[in-house]
Amino acid sequence: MNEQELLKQQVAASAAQLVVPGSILGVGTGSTVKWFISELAKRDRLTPLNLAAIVTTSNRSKEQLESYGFKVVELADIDHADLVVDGADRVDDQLNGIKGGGGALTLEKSVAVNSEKNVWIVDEGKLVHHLGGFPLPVEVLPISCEQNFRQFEQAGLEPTFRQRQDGKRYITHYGNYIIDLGISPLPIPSGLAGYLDSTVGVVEHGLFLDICDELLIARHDGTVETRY
Ligand code: ABF
Repeated sequence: MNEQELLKQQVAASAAQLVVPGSILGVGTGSTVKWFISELAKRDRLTPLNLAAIVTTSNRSKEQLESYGFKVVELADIDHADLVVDGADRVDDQLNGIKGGGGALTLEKSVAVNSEKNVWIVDEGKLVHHLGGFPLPVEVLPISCEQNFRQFEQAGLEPTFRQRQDGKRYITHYGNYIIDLGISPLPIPSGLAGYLDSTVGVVEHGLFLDICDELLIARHDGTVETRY
């Protein structure tokens, strides 16, 4: 196991200890969350957690959870989660984040805003003082995607349509496209979020502001730092 994977496992193991038996758990997506799921299963094998329900933000995580025997329900089947553990692409000093590099931003945000507590697990390479250094994903309706693209271009946001390996446009779980905004550092996140939220055709964007309650950071010295 290389150092990067070891860091992911360490921070994932710390997050697995935060899960309260009998609670409703939200599980995110990504390579660090993959370790969280295996650490959760390890803990469950030692002492059954008897979780009331588990929701997740991608089919990848759902399949992994079910492979360990966990039952996964839809967000619509619960009122809210007690805790969500998820990854992030960039996190700033105020615990605001860029998420959605994996394309699951809309479901990730839906689960996040319907949870009592959000914990993100990252390695220190994700930390920035000002959000940027990673394309900001914006999920857009196909019908007006070209107009949105031109709007973003005129606003200097450096848009590109996310593509699949075959060069065709990436299509989200909900049948939409993703326009990645390459501008870095981002203009004032709250202003950009307000602009995107009010742009017709935008389904969701990867700016997660005032959502993260606790950030677990795997440091290269092998320690796990917690920020609130
Ligand atoms: C997910 O975590 C996405 O928001 C993001 O793309 C991903 C990044 O996590 P990792 O670097 O651990 O794969 O929640």
